[in-house]
Amino acid sequence: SGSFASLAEVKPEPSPNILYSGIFINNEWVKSESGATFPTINPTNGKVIAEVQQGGKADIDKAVNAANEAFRLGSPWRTIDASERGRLLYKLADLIERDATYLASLETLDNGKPFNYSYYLDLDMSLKTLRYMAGWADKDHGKTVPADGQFFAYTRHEPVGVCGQIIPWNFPLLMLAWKIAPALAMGNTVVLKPAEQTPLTSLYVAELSKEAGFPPGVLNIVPGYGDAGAALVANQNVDKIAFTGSTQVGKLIQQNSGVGNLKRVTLELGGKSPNIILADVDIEKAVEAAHSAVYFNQGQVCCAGSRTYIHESIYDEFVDRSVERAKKRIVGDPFHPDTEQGPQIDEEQFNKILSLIQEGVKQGAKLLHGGDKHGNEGYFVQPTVFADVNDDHIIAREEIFGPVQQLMKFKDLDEIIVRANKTDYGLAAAVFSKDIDKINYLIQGLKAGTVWINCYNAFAVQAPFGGYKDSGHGRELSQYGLRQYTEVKTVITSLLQKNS
Ligand code: TXE
Repeated sequence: SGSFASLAEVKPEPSPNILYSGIFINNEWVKSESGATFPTINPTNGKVIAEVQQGGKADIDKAVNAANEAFRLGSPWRTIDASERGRLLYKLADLIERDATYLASLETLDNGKPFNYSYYLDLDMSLKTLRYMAGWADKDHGKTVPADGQFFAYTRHEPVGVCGQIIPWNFPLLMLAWKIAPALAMGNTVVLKPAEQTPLTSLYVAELSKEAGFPPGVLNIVPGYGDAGAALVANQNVDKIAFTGSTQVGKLIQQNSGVGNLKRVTLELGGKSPNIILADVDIEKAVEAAHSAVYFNQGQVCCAGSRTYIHESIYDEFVDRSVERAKKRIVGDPFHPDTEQGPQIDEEQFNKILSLIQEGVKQGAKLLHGGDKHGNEGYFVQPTVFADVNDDHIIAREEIFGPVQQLMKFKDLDEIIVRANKTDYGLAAAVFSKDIDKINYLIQGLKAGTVWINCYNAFAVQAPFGGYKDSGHGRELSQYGLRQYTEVKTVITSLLQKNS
């Protein structure tokens, strides 16, 4: 998935030093107003990595004031050239690349994902995102408009203002890059709250942003729990909220963003994405693709291919081969180069996954492999395969967010369109086939923000990503991603005489 890095081959640092654990406001490290801290845990063994300053309402309000001041008319940030904003983002990317081994190691320590993924995927894609958006800084512009009457009309693309950004723990660094890159490229200021499970890489990038030369108050990072996120949503000086996380919290955010000031809101939420395998596929390749579609990143992916629909004519063979593949999956130490699967993020997610697996068994789905914890330490879950899953089973409807594959059977195209769309989510879908007519028919029928054909989890910074229905709204990445971070101002000037 993704395109692999230009990054050189390296060895991880299994015990990276924890250099920053504070709250970053106005380019300075401060302690929480309440004096509270919270532990960030290593999911590989359940031990505390570090105590981090716990931001709450008072800290969020302080950060928002800093961001507001940095956005003041005439401020250094408002008066620099757009190209200079791009240059600062390029500089930040260069500093992240300089420290890529350290940052990927820190990500693996805090999140549990295998180092090879942290480095070659998360780091690489973060760099590409920052550089792609840096390029847009001086290229996104308004229009001159042929308005009726004795007028001259044009549009300005202006920054929205202070952006509150709340991110999850499954791709901590990458989600930070997806959020801050377009916001800063378009000239906004930011208060970002990382997930409580994974604050460390965000905090390190905060320091790098200072080194890159961003003016004080432009990027503020406040670690903390959901109450800190809620304080950001409630703050009347925040102009926009961008959120990635659960649908449940996303709905709350959308409601609360409308209380007081009407904040702009973009949401990237959960999914239960169908992966449709037609009869004509190369089974070996399709099995491998369906395997990584669901197990990638320990299954903690919003667009995971968590409903695999297989044509009935190849179903039995597909099931057997999927089980064989799952048996071979290498689970263990995320710093070992051969490891494919590390631990789940925390005890809560671990318990949620195990209880959904039990629900699956109880409701009559056929458990063919796994189904339990892996090992005795940390939050590892066995790669799990269910066959004969019914669309009404809980495991076919709820986002499990773990290494659990649901294999289902289908007969014809119209049936599969209805079944694939019978979900509140609409983030992604995939089709594997060589039959272009069937593929085109399915593309048009599937209600999803992304449709992959003969691939899965393929991302490009140039292509938009986002959801239909309860998977959220707004698009990230690409030129579409800029729209979420600009207001369009129409300027109409009276003319004495208009000529063509
Ligand atoms: O999500 P939350 P959780 C899904 C996945 C997972 C489930 C729960 O199914 O099992 O959500 O995960 C902040 N106001 N996804 O509990 O709570 C929180 O501090 C403002 C899919 O981790 O949504 C964190 O920074 N903010 C998803 C962020 O929201 C609040 C990725 C996400 O946490 C808040 C993660 C509140 N009231 C989970 N409450 C994806 N789309 O990729 C919490 N937060």
